[in-house]
Amino acid sequence: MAELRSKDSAANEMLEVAKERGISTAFSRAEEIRPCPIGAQGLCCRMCGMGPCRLVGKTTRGVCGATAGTIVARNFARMVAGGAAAHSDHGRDMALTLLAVGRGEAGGYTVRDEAKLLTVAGYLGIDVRGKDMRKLAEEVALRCLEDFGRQEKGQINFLKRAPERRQRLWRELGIAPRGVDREIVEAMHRTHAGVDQDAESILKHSLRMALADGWGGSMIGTDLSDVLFGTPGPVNSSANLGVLSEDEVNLVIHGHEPTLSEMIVAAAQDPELIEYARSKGAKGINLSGICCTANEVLMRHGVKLAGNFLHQELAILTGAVEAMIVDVQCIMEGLANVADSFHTLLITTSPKANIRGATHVEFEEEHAYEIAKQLVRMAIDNYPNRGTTHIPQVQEGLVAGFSHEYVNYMQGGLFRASFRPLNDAIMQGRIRGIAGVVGCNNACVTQDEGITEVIQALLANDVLVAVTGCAAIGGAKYGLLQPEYWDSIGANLREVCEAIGIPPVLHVGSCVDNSRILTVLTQMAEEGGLGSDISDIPGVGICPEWMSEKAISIGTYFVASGVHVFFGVRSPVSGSQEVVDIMTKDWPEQLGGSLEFEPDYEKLVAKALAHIDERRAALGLEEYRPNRYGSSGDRALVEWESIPADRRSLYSRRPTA
Ligand code: SF4
Ligand code: MSK
Repeated sequence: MAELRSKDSAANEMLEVAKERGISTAFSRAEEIRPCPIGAQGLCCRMCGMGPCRLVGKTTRGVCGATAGTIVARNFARMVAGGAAAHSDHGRDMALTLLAVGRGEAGGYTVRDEAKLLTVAGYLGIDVRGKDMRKLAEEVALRCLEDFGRQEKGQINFLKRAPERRQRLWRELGIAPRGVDREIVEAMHRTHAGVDQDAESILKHSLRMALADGWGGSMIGTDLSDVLFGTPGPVNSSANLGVLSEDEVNLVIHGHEPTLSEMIVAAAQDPELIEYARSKGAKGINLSGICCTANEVLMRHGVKLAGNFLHQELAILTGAVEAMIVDVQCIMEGLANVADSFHTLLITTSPKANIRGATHVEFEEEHAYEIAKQLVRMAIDNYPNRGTTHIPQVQEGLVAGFSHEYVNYMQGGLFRASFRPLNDAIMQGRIRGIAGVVGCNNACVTQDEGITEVIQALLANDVLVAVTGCAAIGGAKYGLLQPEYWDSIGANLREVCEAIGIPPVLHVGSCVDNSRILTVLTQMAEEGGLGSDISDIPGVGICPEWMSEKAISIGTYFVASGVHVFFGVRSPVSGSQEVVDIMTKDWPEQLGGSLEFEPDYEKLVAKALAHIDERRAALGLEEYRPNRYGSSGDRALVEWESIPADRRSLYSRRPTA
């Protein structure tokens, strides 16, 4: 039943349209396709031509003798490799753009955030004295690019940004990554038939490779995007298909990299193009986005969100999209089929991503703005071809833009920016702990149900939530990213959010921007009072509706960094108890973080809260008590009974602790 496939009324409305018109979508295909139960558990090996070997029933080894442990671990490692490669290639592209800026070969790009460039240069140990921004941009880019190709000794540069204790641990365990490309290539080699045949060893390399993603490719992607396009600060916007316009040219950007989309944002505001749109009968140009390209331009410009991963086909089904412009990652091939039934132009732009049936306009950095204008013009030219439209009138407001820098600034201004208030609030139990809720939609489970249930349960339990990727968009569609989302959150947490002036759900960016969470966790560990390593902090990572290999890589680098991580949906490693034990018993001992798959959202939240409380206890912090505070400030510290009866009316809520 399509209706059960989404929690979102806008999605369900569009699925009715799809049904009436007989158009297939990811939702309907997920109904028709049952995932192979053997592959789903990680037990199908097709690493060589003697297979595929499916370990089922009495079959406990592949033709070559490979055990379930080896096969499941190899499949997992290859997922991490795919995810790490995607993030890191994105990071590499940002470094190449910055290099081109430094060399004066980058068309309209420039260094937008000079302060961030200086900071990043500092991380890299580059002497900034006497250098102009162009020279510095070149040096920073080259130093970042070294991290991809380093072959021998040494480690990726940004590992130095982790807490000292964590860095030591990585070296002791031998998982400090050398170079991004090297670790990914080595993973493919190790998992080739007849190479690494020990689950523990394969998974250890998965940790090493994932660290190269989180503290390498992704962190480079985030930091250099900030340098090139600006470090985000709070912005207002709105989310869901209702952001599409009935009387303007709708341009939807989708994918991950901000390079072209930044230029499209500028082109969509070009007075000449707006005038051109009017000449075609439209009132203007309306730009919105899907997935992480949307998150990138939301964070920096407040561009509206048409939806998350499972909304991509639904946006076209409205009949109101003149052009969907895509770059890389999470773009469904099914888009071309849906677009066939409407006037929508599906335009691919990356040399790495072609789709049959789409129009390809290749992006070139040197001519970025002209290409962006060409794309906008193509959308405008398509406006007169628009037929009947069906735009669900559903959208919610949101605030996004919470970079690490801004969260730091918020807690003390320029004068004394720090994480002290946040750490203190956790120590006192005003905030029970923190959680990153990240990742995708998955058509095999009800869209957004896990994302919203998990976020709401955490907030009700005084857990501060940071969101990224499609989980962020998922939350936004239900109003969870509104600063005034107060009524259903824990009273203790509310107090802190009111005092600092932050919403209880902080949108920190796209998938690569999970690296911002690593930076935040490091600063919290170094601020004092919450131990000295990320693994001491009462926090968890949760990916309720994962589907992408990138999500698996993200989860793995958080584990390697000391975070307990919970995934929903289903476990791709359940076929091997040996692998499950390594992830849930050995990794916590070695790294202080574990990887667990729990499809039941209620149980997942219970486990996450139990873990947060364990960490609080290990730090010797007071036991968390709901409503201990929360009647507006320290007044609630006073026992209710000790307040004279004639003064109790001064207190808005009775403390119940
Ligand atoms: Fe089968 Fe071994 Fe080949 Fe895998 S590597 S397909 S288990 S023979
Ligand atoms: S876009 S990786 S579906 S979060 Fe980053 Fe969304 Fe997952 Fe893609």
